[in-house]
Amino acid sequence: AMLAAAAGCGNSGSSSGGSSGGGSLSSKTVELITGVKSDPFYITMTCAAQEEAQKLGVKFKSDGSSQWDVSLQRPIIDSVAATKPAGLLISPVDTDALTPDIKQLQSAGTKVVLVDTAVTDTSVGVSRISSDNEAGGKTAADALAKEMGDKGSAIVISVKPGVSTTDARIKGFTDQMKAAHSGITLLPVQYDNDDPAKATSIVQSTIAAHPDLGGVFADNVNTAEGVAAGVNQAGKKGQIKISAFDAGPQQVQDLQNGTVQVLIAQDPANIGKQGVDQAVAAIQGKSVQGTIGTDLVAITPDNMKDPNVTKYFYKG
Ligand code: T6T
Repeated sequence: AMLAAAAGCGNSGSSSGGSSGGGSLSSKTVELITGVKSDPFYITMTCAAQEEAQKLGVKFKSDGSSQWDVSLQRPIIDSVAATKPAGLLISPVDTDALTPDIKQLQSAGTKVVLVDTAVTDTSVGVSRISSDNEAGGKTAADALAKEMGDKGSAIVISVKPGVSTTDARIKGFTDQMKAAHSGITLLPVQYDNDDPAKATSIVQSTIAAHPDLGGVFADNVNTAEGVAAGVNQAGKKGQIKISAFDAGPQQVQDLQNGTVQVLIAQDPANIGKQGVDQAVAAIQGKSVQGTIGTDLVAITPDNMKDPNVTKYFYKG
């Protein structure tokens, strides 16, 4: 079912903009399809996109799958395609598998904007908006290596192979560890399918197999929640260091209580807002920006009370 309004956005959720200056825009719909509906990153993105759509006077709808899964996102894309929206913001959960489905929408005239994740085929999308995920991975590596005193083993735990964002984080992290922190032994990357319980069990088996495990790079919200739980359950809080992408409510708590040492926060609200701006510009035949980079902020116990930093905490 399509949601007329995103849950928990702190407004009544009317999906049609009442702007008198909207002109013909008020009859058009911009749709957002996220990776996972319940993910705080995407909730934050959706709320901001909805707000911007209301401001610009265009109708807005959003949906997302219950899990990170091509076979769950595809039917959502295909049912949205049947409604021929004027604009589509989408975070594809795979770099290639969904390209034909998105291209079909695009050739039927929908203006497609890739938000957060992207696809390999560069003919898809009038605009692509995301964090510099590779740079974020590099920052995570430097912060983790420092916490580890540049020694011991470290592991990256990620979602699935073939996801543009997390693949770039892994690349940035791994390249930087190899280039600048040769005292650290990198274990092979493991994947949790975006399931926190799986991330917890990966941490537990890695601790058992590698007693010198000193650090984990947790690649997104669900991974970080599971990794923090695993380190806690093993009684290794503060001993095994965690650097993690994102700043969901549980992650912020884990930073506060000392389980996590650094969070690389993104700016999902700005991704959602700019996504709507670009889609509307394209719908109106105005010029669009092909690529837009949004902020990343490293959050540590030192700056986590600063309002310039807390503004990046995600909505739950
Ligand atoms: O890290 C974000 C997003 O950037 C990534 O593409 C998927 O995971 C998140 O939604 C967080 O869980």
